Amino acid sequence: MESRKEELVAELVRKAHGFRRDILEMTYAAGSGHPGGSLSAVDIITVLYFHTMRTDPNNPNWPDRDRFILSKGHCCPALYSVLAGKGFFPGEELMNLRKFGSLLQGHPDMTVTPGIEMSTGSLGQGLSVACGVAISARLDKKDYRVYCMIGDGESQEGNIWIGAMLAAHLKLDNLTAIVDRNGLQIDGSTEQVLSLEPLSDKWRAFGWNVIEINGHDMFQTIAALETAAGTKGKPTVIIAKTLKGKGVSFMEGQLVYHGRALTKDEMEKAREELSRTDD
Ligand SMILES: Cc1ncc(C[n+]2csc(CCOP(=O)(O)OP(=O)(O)O)c2C)c(N)n1
Repeated sequence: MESRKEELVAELVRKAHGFRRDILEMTYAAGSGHPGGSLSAVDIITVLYFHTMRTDPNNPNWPDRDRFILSKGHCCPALYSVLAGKGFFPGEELMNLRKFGSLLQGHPDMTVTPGIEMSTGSLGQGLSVACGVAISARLDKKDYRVYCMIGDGESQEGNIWIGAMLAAHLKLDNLTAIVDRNGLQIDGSTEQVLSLEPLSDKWRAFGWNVIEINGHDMFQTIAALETAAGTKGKPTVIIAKTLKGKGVSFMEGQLVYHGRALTKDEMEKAREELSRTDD
């Protein structure tokens, strides 16, 4: 049993490694995008789609599917690579990121991309939308679950806390929020720009079940998502400690890669590094 879990996690790690490569290649091809926060988020999104969530790539609008809303929509390269890996659209599409008229816009567009549940990019909105979807599930007597990933910089938006208040008030235990706590936002560390700590206490005070994890440890991520699914009477937030730029040594913790693609030299270095860490 235990070894089966280890095999599963090894497979998830291998997949996420490939998605990291996709994220860098597609933003490089586009000449723009947000690789830093995509790399911090991709391990968690991989676990969601390849372990936790019930989805059907051949029927993206299946009414009973679990829903994932990427509130920090600028990190869609991570979601696009996972959706392609899952078969929602062909992998070749990734190289059309940010091209005019392509399936993959610079921020998620639910009207054009199969598998995208909500158009996001204007920070702060996703959690309130996720509350609405979770309320729908309840009204329709459906047992699907709703997952919403928010950025830590994004958590400075007032609308996040309106959603937090509402979800606890309505006891939306079919909703799980995940905070990508990479510590950096667009222009500095969250604690310098507008401090969030003690972040867990804040969510607890709003009435949420709070779980803290290392967001790059897939065993911890799986366990937290399982605990969330089993928690009744209140929503769960997973505060996932992550590293912006995770997986490429010269990008890790570096603000400069928040919103720009790699240069040619950097891309070559990254390719070399990722091929060295191949299994
Ligand atoms: C309402 C709104 N204001 C500003 C922006 C511009 N913006 C894009 S990303 C970003 C920083 C977000 O930081 P964080 O949530 O920590 O994202 P991550 O570090 O995970 O990429 C900002 C301010 C936006 N997309 N939406």
